[in-house]
Amino acid sequence: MAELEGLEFGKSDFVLLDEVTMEQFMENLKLRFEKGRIYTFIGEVVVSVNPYREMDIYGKETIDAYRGRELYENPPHLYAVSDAAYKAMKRRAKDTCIVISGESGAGKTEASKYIMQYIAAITNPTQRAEVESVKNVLLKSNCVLEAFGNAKTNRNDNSSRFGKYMDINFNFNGDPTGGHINNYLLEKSRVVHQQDGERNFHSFYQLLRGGSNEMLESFHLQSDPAVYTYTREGAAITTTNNDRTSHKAVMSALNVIGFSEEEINSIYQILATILLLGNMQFECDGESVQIVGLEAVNHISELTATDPESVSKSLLYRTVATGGGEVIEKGHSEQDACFGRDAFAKALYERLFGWIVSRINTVIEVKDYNPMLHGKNTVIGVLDIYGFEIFDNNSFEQFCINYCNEKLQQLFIELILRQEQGEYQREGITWQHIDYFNNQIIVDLVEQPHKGIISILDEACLTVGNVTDTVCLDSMDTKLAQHPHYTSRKVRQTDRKYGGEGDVTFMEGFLDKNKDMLFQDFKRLMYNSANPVLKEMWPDGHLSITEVTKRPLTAATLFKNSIVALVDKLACKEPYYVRCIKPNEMKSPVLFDDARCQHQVAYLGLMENVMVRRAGFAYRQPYSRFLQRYKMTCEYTWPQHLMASDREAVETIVTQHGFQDDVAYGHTKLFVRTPRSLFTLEQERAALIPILVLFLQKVWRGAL
Ligand code: AD9
Ligand code: MG
Repeated sequence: MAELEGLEFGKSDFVLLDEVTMEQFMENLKLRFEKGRIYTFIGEVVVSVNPYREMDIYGKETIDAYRGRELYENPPHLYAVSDAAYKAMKRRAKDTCIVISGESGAGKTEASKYIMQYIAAITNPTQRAEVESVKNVLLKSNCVLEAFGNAKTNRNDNSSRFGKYMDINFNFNGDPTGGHINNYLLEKSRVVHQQDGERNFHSFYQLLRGGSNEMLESFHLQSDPAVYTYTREGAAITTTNNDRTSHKAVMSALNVIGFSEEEINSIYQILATILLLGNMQFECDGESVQIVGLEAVNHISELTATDPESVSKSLLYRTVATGGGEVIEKGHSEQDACFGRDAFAKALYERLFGWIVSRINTVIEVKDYNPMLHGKNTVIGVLDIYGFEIFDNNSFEQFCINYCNEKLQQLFIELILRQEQGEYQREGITWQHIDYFNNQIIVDLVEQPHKGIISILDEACLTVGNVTDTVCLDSMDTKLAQHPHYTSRKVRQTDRKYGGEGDVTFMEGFLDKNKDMLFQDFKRLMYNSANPVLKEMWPDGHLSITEVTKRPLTAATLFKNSIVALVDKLACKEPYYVRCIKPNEMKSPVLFDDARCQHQVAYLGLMENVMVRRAGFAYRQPYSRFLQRYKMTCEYTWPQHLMASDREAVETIVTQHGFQDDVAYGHTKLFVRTPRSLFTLEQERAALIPILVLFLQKVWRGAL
């Protein structure tokens, strides 16, 4: 509970509020935001409000002030929680994770970058070259992933359109030895379609604006994004970022990470292919469908190292196996050809992104680590995943993103609220139960086998025949009508779930996105590319149509599986939380929109968090461990106590130091309400150690 700042800045820990009411919480949050204090603790949780302006609080001096310090010794900051996670990892060999949550534009990605910078700054004091190189790659990977995975949206000029979880591995010295990145559900529909005012992924504009003339020429591209359907649809071609400078930074980052020239060239050839595909049109001459203008086909074949006939064939026909096992080529309708083209463009981008991530992983993965030789390999995980999203038009992506947030909220409840209450009950500490909204019921609604929304969707996708979104929705309405948290899109409700004013609405295209169909012909085309980099991205292209019998898992099921795996990964680590709040919709550094902020505080469960924390105890330790550490501070326990139990000895220490009102005695542990009491003990212990050493030296020398 940091009380180190003056009161004019408000309370630096919400636990210190006079009364835990929403009113006081909001007053404090607002006051601190207005005074430029963007971070506030709730115990060990950091609440952050996006300042929407440069803050002079991330420099070397600040880093030095937080390095190795206890959480409550400094004002609240991302660095405090980063240091706590790092210390737990280093001193106690614990795997830890920092979970950053909040809605789109709340500041998660910025926070994750500051956290990584802090960890990079405090490690490897001896500047060992191999550790510096690992750190460099870890930091540079952000720049590349942002170029390919972020885009301008109406909420955020640099919105992450994928989820990212990065593990950083450490050796016994506490220096980074490597890492691993997991990416989650890239919003690939953006490649072919953007809402008004939004852009495609940054990478396209960076290539067009930043690529050299020779590069663009050899790719048959023009430099103006307005020329390409895929980059002009949202009609937002510029952002606050400079695409040209970013392109340079990305190229340099790719080099530093270790991408070869051939690989870098292939990456941009794929982007060019996608842009050319987007401008491709089809026409029907009454009998069959043709590509308008064959120049693009030649260019695409050149860029993808495939032959032009195969390119046009895969765009105009699909190979199907008949019931009798015969293989025939079926011509597309104009609509099918457009669908196929877009699906191909999306898949090209998705596979490119996945390949970039795994390529970075091969560079940063820990190699030759021998635990016998180097000690336990510990991990800090940093999770920066898309926050709750409610748009006017909500589609499959919002459904997945919001489901993911429900899962993370569930983990938060599990770890912070339920565990905390459970421990007090187990230890027999008097405790007033705190009610909180347990969103398990919503998670179940989405993911339960056979009965949940994902199962119903999958069932509709597997059904042969023309199951439309409407048919699927009707089936859902029938099956889930009784569920207290289910409302069809026809009836909007104002429940707190999904963090918005209403339910996430089913819209057109849900089933198609879940099926995520790509004709096998495209996969084969890419697999047969003479470019080994491209070929590597399409290993499944070697299957012939008769071999592709098994239905692939649907997009929702794949996503669910990946999120369940993520939650398992987080659950076995010691968690630290950063809860980000977006102060307003205007990206203004001075506007604090009370209603919007209060809404976020409510759905993030921050009030419940304060209540549990406040009713609870900041620190707890088994009696034996407490005694071991602090027995030297009390004449009745040093060097040995003669009392009936460790607990009695601990009571003696506590009473002698006068903080008996600040503790509770559990069955096996001592619970301390405020860290200040421990802090005093720590100081006393630190002062005694030199005296003790002197004393022992004299004893050894026989002077006493
Ligand atoms: V999304 O879910 O990926 O759409 P984020 O990641 O939560 O979202 P982001 O970190 O990208 O939001 O922050 C949005 C913008 O707010 C940034 O581009 C900055 O302009 C601004 N921001 C956020 N945090 C800070 C900060 N600590 N200092 C200054 C900030 N500006
Ligand atoms: Mg982000």
